[in-house]
Amino acid sequence: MKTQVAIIGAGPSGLMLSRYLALQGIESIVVEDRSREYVEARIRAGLLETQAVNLLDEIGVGERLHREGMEHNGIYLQIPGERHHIDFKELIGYTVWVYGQTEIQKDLDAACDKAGQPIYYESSNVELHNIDSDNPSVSFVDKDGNAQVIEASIIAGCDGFWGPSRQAIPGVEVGSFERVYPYSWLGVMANVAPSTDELIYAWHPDGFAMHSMRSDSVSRLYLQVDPTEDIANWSDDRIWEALAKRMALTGWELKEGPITEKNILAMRSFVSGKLQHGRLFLVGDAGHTVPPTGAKGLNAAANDVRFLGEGIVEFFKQGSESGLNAYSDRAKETIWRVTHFSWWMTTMLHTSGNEFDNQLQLSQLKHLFKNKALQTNLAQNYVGIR
Ligand code: FAS
Ligand code: PHB
Repeated sequence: MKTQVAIIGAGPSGLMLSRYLALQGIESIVVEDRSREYVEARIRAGLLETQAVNLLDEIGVGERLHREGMEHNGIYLQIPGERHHIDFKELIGYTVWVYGQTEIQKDLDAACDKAGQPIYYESSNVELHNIDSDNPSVSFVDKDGNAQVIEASIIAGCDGFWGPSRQAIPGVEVGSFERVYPYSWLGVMANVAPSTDELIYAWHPDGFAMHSMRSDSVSRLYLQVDPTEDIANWSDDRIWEALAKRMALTGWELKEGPITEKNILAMRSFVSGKLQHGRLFLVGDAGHTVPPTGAKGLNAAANDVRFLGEGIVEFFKQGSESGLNAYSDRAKETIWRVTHFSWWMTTMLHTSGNEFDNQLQLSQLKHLFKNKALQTNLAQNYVGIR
């Protein structure tokens, strides 16, 4: 098969890029090793920056987001006994949106169906070839067992942190940075109306807790746990008890309901040494990951899609490689900004069990509650004004 861009991975990065290019008349073929149902059901992001919402609107998949999503003016930050609202709208005139990644995935899939976008789900043995030539290719075995090869001018590696694209780059570990945090998140989805109108980020000596949501009848909540923790040790009652204790506030009650999904998520910051090698470009989690405390993963992926998309359009329409060759530096500007912000939110809000650290964190949070400049800095980073 011949095409202009071969895209590995049908997650948000891969499908956003395929839509962005298609609207510019540029063809692509997407290869994904999981089934469509699996990818659509995978629970991940929930918080969208303005720039990500703008991109989803531009590529024609924003309608349901605006109809069913929740626009928030800010977040709550909490320490024991006090909860403070950080009002982004008031501070900098911007808002954020709460809309599940599962829903974004369904909207992207529906748009791809409508456009007849070729996506090879349930593929295996996906391999990259001749990435440092002008005719790179991707070989794979399709779900019916047929060996396939896609010949293209460009390969976009949108296959996440564990995918083959980054591994295909010789010496990619050189200049790569990784920090694994000494805590993890236990995340739950619950069929209960949210007990808050906007997200709550709570510092507590027992560990961080967070109240997010997916709709006015579905709540998404997180607890800081030890990285070696086994989910089997966490009964639903124990989870609700810990959430209620860590987010306790006089006159406020956390409503409980049936937990429909729970898992434990490792926390790491990772930035790849390279985002480009020849005609291979890494997009989204394939090139960088952040702990979800700053809600930046999907938003950084959207940013990559815009920068790489512009470079690919320039390449096919003007025959210039300058935008492509500038992609890495442009994307890394944002990647390091979101990596810093996610590290800052994570280390400010997660306890290490060390009392000296606890006092430092409490002092920082109390200072932030009183200091408009610090609140404005948090607001700019959170909504994605870079
Ligand atoms: P993905 O990992 O989503 O997609 C990569 C795709 O490539 C997958 O479909 C995978 O199956 C496929 N693939 C892998 N290997 C392959 C192979 N060999 N061949 C073919 N295909 C292959 N981000 C936020 O912005 N806000 C949040 O609130 C937030 N919360 C999160 C909560 C959790 C629990 C997790 C895990 C992440 C969260 N994130 C959040 C980050 C998350 O949303 C990612 O940044 C986002 O999924 C990145 O999208 P992709 O780059 O498309 O990578
Ligand atoms: C979520 O809704 O899943 C979510 C929101 C904000 C975060 C992390 C996760 O910082």
